[in-house]
Amino acid sequence: MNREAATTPIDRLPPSPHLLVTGGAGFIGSAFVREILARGDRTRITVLDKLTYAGNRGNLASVEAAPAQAARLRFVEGDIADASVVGPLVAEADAVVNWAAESHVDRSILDPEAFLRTGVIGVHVLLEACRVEAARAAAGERRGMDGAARPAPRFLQVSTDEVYGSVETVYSREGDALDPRSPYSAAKAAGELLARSYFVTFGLDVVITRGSNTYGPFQHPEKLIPLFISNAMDDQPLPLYGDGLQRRDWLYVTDHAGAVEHALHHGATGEVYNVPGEAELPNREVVAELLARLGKPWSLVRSVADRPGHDRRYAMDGSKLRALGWQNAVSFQQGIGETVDWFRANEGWWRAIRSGEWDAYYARQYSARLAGGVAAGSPGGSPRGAETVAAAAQAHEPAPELG
Ligand code: NAD
Ligand code: TDX
Repeated sequence: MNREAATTPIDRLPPSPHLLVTGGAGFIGSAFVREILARGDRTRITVLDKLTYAGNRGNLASVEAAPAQAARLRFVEGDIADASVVGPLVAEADAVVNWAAESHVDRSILDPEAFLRTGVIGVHVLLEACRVEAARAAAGERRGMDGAARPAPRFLQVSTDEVYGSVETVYSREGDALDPRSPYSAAKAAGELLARSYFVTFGLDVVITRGSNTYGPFQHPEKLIPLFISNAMDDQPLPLYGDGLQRRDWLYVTDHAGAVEHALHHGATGEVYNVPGEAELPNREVVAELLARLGKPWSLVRSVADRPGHDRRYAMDGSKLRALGWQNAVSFQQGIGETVDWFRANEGWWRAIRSGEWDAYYARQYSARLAGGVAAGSPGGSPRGAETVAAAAQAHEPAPELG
């Protein structure tokens, strides 16, 4: 990760750090691991991952196939909410980077409980283990292999722009009030508030990042961009929620991973850093871009019943992280091109995921919606109102084809 400005501030981690990376077999966590280990410095990584439906050890295959990288990686299958697994791993680590979470808003609407178990209890277990290590460090009992005293581990909690809730016009800043509106974002807000409380109350070395909508290779096909690419490749309908004019700020996966690593090394204790993508677009425009690159027609797009509580817009101000010396390297045009190319070249990866449990999830999430779906108008306009779509779905009758 090489986008650091000349004014890079001091490094808060020891040289050759040992990182405990939770959720390192998921989409962004695995990119974080691949990027660091491919760089060939002396960082060592232990990945702790429960391998839920979203975790995929194959996401680390490039590391495990390269002996010099594999030698610096240890993979542990386990739950961040399991104190007996977490304690010994945190004892060995110089820093904990917590990517582990249930990450899909729609699943949090169907089944919220796992979001709370990992996002609140799991974070609490990690923080408690850090607290034990901070006490050992204070007592001079935390020592490295060479016997030298080691400081308490740094704890980086990966959070999200969704904790700010929907913002109509402004760019959220780190000090703004939190207003999470889905079980997913409420769990993420709870997790980061807990982390902050351990900084204030126990003096733990905590840093929080809030990343925006991330996209790129290895993203689970439940999310908008990979779902629409894979459906379009199979000429299946693309279920666009409501009027499709919701706005998201798109962040390429290596920029998100790099920004988190930058904050891990250079962020000030107790601080929060926004990580915007600087590519704010309405969903319709994103979908039109994907279809153009895939050579598929807009007629695949269906306006379907909206997500309950759907946030209209996320957008963040990134000046605090920029002042710390970070800037993104990948434009939306470059990133979306690389993403489409990757999904085209790696059909085996996503087809394996879109099997088994996938069919039941897809039916639960989309069957009724698609049955009540209507043509989506033109890419830029004539959107169908969410009410029309919802009414058609409720009446169980084909909605009129306008478009
Ligand atoms: P993902 O769903 O692809 O991966 C999550 C990983 O965490 C999986 O490997 C899963 O097996 C693991 N995991 C889940 N519960 C666990 C538990 N209890 N113990 C151990 N491992 C567990 O998610 P992602 O999109 O890569 O997101 C990673 C993190 O970044 C999450 O914390 C998410 O909230 C945050 N984030 C994501 C985005 C985005 O757009 N994807 C944006 C901002 C922040
Ligand atoms: O089928 C769909 N149709 C649709 O119109 C899906 C899956 C999504 N959408 C819309 C909803 C959103 O407006 O597309 C937009 C993006 O949706 P998701 O990919 O589900 O992402 P979002 O809900 O914005 O949340 C993402 O960004 C913030 C990640 O999933 C979170 O983990 C992250 O914190």
